[in-house]
Amino acid sequence: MKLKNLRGSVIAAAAAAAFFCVAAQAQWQSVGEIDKVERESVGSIIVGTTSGARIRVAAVSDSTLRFTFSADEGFEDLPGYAMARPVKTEGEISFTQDGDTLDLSLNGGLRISFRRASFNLQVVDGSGDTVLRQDPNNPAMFNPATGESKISFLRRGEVETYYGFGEKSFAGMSRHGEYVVNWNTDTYAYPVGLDPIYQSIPFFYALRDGKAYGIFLNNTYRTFFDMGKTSPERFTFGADGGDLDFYVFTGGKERSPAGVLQAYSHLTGTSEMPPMWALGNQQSRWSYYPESKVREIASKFRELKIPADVIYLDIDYMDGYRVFTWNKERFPDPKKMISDLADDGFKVVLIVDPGVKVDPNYYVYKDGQAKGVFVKNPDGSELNAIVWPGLTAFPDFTDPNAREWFGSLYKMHLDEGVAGFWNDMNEPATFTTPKSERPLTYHHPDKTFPYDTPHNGDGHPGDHRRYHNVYGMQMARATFEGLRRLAPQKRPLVITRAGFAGVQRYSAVWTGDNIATWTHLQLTIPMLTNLSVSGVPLIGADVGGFSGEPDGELYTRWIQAAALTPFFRSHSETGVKDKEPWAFGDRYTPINRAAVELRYRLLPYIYTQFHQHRRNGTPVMRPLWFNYPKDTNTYLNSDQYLVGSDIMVAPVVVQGKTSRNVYFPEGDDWRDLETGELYKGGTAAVINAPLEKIPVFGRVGSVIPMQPVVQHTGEMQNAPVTLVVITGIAADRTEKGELFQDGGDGWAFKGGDLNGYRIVEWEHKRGSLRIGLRGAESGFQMIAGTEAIGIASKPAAISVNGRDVEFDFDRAAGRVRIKLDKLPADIVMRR
Ligand code: MIG
Repeated sequence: MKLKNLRGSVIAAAAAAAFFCVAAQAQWQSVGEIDKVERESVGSIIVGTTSGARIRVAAVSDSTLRFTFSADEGFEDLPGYAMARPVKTEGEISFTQDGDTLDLSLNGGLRISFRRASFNLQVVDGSGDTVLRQDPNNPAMFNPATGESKISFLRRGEVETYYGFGEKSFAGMSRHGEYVVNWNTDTYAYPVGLDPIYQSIPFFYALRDGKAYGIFLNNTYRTFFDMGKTSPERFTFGADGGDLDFYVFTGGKERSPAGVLQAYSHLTGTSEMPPMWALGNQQSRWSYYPESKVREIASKFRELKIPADVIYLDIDYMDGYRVFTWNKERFPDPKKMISDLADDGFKVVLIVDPGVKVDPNYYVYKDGQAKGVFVKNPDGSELNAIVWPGLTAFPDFTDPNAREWFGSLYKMHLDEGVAGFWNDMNEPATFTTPKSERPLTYHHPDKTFPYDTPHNGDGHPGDHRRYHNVYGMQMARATFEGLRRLAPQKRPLVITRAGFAGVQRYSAVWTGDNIATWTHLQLTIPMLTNLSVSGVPLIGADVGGFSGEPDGELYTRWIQAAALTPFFRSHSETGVKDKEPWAFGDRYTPINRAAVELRYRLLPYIYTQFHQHRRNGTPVMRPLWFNYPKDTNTYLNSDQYLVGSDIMVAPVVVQGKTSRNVYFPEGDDWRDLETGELYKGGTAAVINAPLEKIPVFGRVGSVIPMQPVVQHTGEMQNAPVTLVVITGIAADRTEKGELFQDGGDGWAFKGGDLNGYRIVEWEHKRGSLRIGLRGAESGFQMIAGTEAIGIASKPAAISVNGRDVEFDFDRAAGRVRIKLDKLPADIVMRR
């Protein structure tokens, strides 16, 4: 163990007491003057300062810099939980120095200059624009007594906006003026603006005048980001311990948000393809039991023809909350129930918490003890705390043996046919603080393990201060890796509440215990889009609100707003009225059904977005600024979102409203997906939106694959796809796009030989659409036709591969349809 870690444990108690305000100000010391510069490798140099601190500057690539500040001689050799792969130094750095400055340049054109006397550093991009400049009045500081460190940069004017930071409950889109803290905390019914909550992703984007950069602080301790709250002139970030190790992404030559995300995803990884069923409509509640209730819920979906794919079982399916058991009175034959549900097109997902009930007669507890996988106190005794099962022990998920052990326990449920797993309470959350038997408040950061609790850290032992924020992510990893081992032919679905940067490699994320209020519905858009651009694609908020009771209008507006979010699940706390889509009366049920149907019609498109994510890290759900960083009108927009690049959703999220203002970002034109009405980019319009209406727009020039309504994804195989052309493309523009098709589960698509999957690809120019095929002609959903929307007058003729064909013109809808019987197809429409 390094000196730093030891020191960390000794002062842990003091640090705990000072959780919200930093005591011992007097002991902060500045990083000092530069007194030494050494080359470490072609792409890295090490700078020494008069304080004894050392700073490594490494060129990870031409557009990604890494700065590692260590208060003392050595740099930490961390397990790197955030990282998908070892970080390489692929750029080249040359440097020159004189009495005043130290200047570094990278082969790609980036320059970094330091003032020797104050250390002050500045990053300048290839076109001479300042990316980042340290605040000259606030040097980088260390607090040797506590292990804390911090650094401040100047904001490039007050209009610099900030995004990302993972899962945060701030109301607006941008996080400027906020004080952001990362410390995973169980926050039942979190009020809007409460921080921290469940997840820690210390990564953000800055955007100003169309240019972006990003910073990722790769530090698992409690970290903070003061984004201009204390002073609008600067932002400051820091950590409670460990090296101040941060990456600066300059976003490539374009300085684009997409470039920033690509670089971040390169480091922290992307998600694998989810199984198709996990993109269907999912129904949950705390809890559906007994078995007859579960069956009743499932049949109700089918009876009312509301499409659905998944039913969740919350904690009451277990025997006394013992993980990997069943309550046999409530569920006498789980296997039979699951297989009957499967016959009806339903998958079952089970909640699995981290805590294992202390019970000498319980096989999981006995086995965990025998294998030595439970978290221990500093004195070597087993750490026990109170959670749902009563006194509980906890696997140390930072121990590879514990992960392997826990992961293997899922075998029982896989054998029963359970399709996916939902990891809750893994902040880790306990009901009491270490100091009290009774909970202090709902949202206390200490309702977890004592800070001096030792963890394995994958061979880098450290205390809970260091590993708290990765515990949940490592639990999700145990689940994911266990499922990969046990069922290698299947794609796992894991959902986690807690996480850290890189959690996307293992799991989907839902945003915990939200509330059935309009402000919480409004929150879902800035919350989910910011989480999405933090590298996590499969995300969702409990539809209808977890806590409390929505009225019919709120539930309907919620299911509409959520219908095109990546992870689409209704959920509810216990002890409140029913929240199924039919629970609000006949006025609402058909409208709720239509929202779910829209989701199912767009599944081929949504699924393709995940394929693109896994290939190049692009987000599925996007805030407008992400695609339109040159349009400053998008910077604060927080009530619209994009799905991929081609669909924009502008749901009504205000009570009583039957119309809303929609902004159409500049650079593209848009059409109402339902009426075909055209809206010019760079304008706003008031859209009529009675309760039945979800304002959804297609990007002009794009081609959106859609299918007929199916009741569950198992029916997709026989559902024909229509390629919907959003007409009005400029004469000088060509749009390309693709549809990814495969069996919806398994890894056949990885074979690379186009057996297990195929790509339907197209090129769209004004009046023409060429559709090609890579892969087999049959065996996948067929492409049965195309439809053009936004056609006011009957076309003169339409030809396919040179021959005129029959077409169907619907004047009222402004649509033209043709059938296709085979691909490739070269379609020309003459006006
Ligand atoms: O202490 O399992 O966020 O989704 O229904 C509450 C019961 C524990 C919190 C989760 C919620 C879940 C609930 N859980």
